[in-house]
Amino acid sequence: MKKLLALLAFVSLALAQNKEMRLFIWSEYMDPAIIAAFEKQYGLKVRIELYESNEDMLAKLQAGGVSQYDVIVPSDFIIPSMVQLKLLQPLDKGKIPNLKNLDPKFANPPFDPGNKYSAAYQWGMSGIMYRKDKVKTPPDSWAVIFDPKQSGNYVLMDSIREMMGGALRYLGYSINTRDPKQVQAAGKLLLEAKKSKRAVGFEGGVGAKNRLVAGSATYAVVYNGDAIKAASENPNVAFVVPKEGAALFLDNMAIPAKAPNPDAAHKFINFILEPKIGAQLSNYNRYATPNKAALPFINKEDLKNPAIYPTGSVKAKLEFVLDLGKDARLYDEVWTQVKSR
Ligand code: SPD
Repeated sequence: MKKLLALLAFVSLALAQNKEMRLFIWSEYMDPAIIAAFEKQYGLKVRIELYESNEDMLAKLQAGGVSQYDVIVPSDFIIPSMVQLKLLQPLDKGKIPNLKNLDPKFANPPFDPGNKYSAAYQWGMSGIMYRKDKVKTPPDSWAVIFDPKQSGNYVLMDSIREMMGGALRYLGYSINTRDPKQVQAAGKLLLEAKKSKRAVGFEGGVGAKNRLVAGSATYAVVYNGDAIKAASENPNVAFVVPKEGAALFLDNMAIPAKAPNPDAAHKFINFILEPKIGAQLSNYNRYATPNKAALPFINKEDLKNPAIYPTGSVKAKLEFVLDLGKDARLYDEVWTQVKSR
């Protein structure tokens, strides 16, 4: 009898899991109307959990999340480490015909040749958000954070590569440098910025944006889409890409190695890659789409906005964050010192 009950419990759990898709994604990165449309079309319930950085997402996956989530949204540089750690399963491309909609620029990326494990979701950049009502002139440089002679308090971003990237570019170095001296110099600058009286702490991108909107800082290191969306709702805030340059990212959909419902995960990825759904996502998020077939449905003013679709001088100062393999340890060590001192 006990065995029968256990079997029944197991079968009903398995049936419930088949009706559910679990999405683990950055906060404020999904239009609820898209989720509702997916649920209706496939008769699935979507459960969502949120994270604020690649590091948090990776830690959660390593602590058992690898068998709890169906779709995750990792950034470019972290995917090779996730593959090496066997945290991702290869995509069944036969189940994602809409992969063909990706702009060739975003298909077959260097961090995942042949899109074996991932499909592009959204792309964007980091930069500085500021309070128009608290500054005399709009900022154009990382100096507002890293030059101790400047005034105005600021929120730092709790994300290694973006925050180290800002310090590196301010010093005139590449965001992807492997030179220990350059990485250490950036760490020193960041530690000074953290210890300054002007610093109000570290936050995830969305948290930093929220503190700025709430008026508790003059400047915040944020991601462009979050800032541009906030600026459309609050005339006192704006976003700028510093003249020294900033980090460019491509976020991607992927399926954890032991996802409970990989079939639903493939359906979801294919759904997001529909032209109109891809456009709806970008029009809501205010991040750029990697989906070429979605472009005709993107809001015209967003397509013309260089802070969303950078061209010319803005594009020239952006740098893709790359996987640094073993040299990532240089950044981890320096970052740990910055955070712990
Ligand atoms: N609110 C959504 C923010 C998504 C940002 N992803 C950034 C990845 C940077 N490597």
